Amino acid sequence: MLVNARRGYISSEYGLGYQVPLGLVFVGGPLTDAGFEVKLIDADALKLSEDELTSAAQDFAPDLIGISHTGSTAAHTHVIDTIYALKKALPESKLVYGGVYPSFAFRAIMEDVPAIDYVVRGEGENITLQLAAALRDGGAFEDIDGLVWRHREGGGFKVNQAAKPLCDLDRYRPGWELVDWDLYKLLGQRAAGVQFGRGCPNTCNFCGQWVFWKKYRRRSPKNFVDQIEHLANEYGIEHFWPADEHFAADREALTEVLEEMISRGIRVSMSINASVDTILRDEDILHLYKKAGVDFAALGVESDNDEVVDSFGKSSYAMATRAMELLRKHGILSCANVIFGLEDETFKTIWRRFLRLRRMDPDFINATYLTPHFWTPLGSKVPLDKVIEPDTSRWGYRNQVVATPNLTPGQLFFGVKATEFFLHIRPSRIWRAIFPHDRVVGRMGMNALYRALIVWMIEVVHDRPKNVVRAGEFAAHEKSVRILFPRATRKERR
Ligand code: B12
Repeated sequence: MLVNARRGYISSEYGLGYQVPLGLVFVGGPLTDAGFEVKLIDADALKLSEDELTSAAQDFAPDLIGISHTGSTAAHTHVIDTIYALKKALPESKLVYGGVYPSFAFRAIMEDVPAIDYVVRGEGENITLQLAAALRDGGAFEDIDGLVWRHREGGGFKVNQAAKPLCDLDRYRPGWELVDWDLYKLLGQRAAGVQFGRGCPNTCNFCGQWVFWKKYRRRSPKNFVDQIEHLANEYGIEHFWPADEHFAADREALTEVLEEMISRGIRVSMSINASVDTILRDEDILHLYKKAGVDFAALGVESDNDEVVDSFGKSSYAMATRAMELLRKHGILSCANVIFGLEDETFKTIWRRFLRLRRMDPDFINATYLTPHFWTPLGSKVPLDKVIEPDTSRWGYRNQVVATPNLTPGQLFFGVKATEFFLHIRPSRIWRAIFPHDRVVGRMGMNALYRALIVWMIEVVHDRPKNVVRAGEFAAHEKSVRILFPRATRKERR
């Protein structure tokens, strides 16, 4: 049984909506194909109470329970509560925890949570398959690369060597049939996550995803488009969000995907993550993006300050501005992802960013805060005495966690919220919402704007920095320190 734990992020509840827990779907497909009986329960989207979940689990009586949550670090304590409830209800079932956060914090997790029998580090498909087979056939856990396993009930554990990245992704079929598709909508359309590539050619120091996936690889264009066609025809999916860090990383393969979508006449919408330089690179094929259904693109702009983006090799402000212009020209809604806290913020830096973003003119901005996950190069260097957010459930990029010397958390919050609000209601933006490039983009844009404003209001009322500590006091919060900064040995991390 595969379980997505109940977490209820503001973004899921009021923003983009609950989305398919794709990691579990990817793990479930190969298990099903190998002959195991698999059930997927999304306790988050179904808003199940612990009792409801445990009674559903008791009905199914699984031998192995796999659990995770896409929102990873900030969902961790919720996942652990669910794990204890499941283990109490089903003491005989083995329990495996996977996903981004446990892939790095496995040692502390195994020490702290005796209810967990196994942790899977990294990509789950092959490792879980081997684990299930070993449990069924009495095989040896020592031989399963990427597995952390308990060799004594509730006690000691062993850490096997890391697994190699999966190269032939086409071999692993996502278990689409496990999903209750009525649960998932994005911007008002039935939605599915799909994945073309894993990893990212960029190595930004604040991001951990290139560390997690290790190297960039992808499915074949045909396999990817087959999946989209299957989901559209079989389950009526209208909107796809490739779960890629960087959907446009490989131009040749991307062009094949776009041309294949167009030649098969698949009429769907897509929201992609890409980078500024690839949009500039693809100026000559952006019409294909649009024709194939790309209606929304989020670009990692990160900062308007060229010195800051230079330090991790990203594109300049002028390039980002040009990329937004190109997207606009082709009728693709744009979103600029920006990070507050990459430089020592003052009201002046915030005001400057606001003015420059206004000139850049994206349709949306996603304002996030620098979040120092310990496995990222930047996160590993942030000293504990600069951390001010001991509530681990707020480590999801939407709350400040690192002190800014020149602004209090309240002041920074005010600056970020004002930036978001005034950028989203600026006249050129409203004008485009009323007179959109085309009908599809008009509907999606209005829906997204409405949701952005609802999330904004809820965050202003309920998500202000309330219980932050003073810089230097974080270390006293032992449990949080352990969750947020556990250290695996260097060898294991490799
Ligand atoms: C698309 C996406 C979204 C979408 C949809 C997410 C969803 N399904 O609900 C939206 C925009 C809504 C979103 C929202 C959020 N997201 Co997001 N998102 C992504 C993104 C780009 C893809 C997620 C995905 O499906 N990946 C593909 C699957 C296959 O990968 P996977 O989940 O890691 O699963 C593999 C392994 O981890 C493992 N595995 C996973 N689960 C399990 C379980 C078991 C039992 C086992 C054995 C193995 C296993 O096997 C899987 C297959 O190999 C990732 C980055 C990325 N590329 O992964 C960020 C990412 C997951 N998001 C992140 C965050 C923080 C959030 C938010 C909390 C932001 C916010 N404050 O609102 C919310 C949480 C919403 C939610 N309900 O989860 C962070 C998590 C960071 C962290 N370490 O904590 C990530 C990693 C981005 C980043 N750069 O850091 N997100």
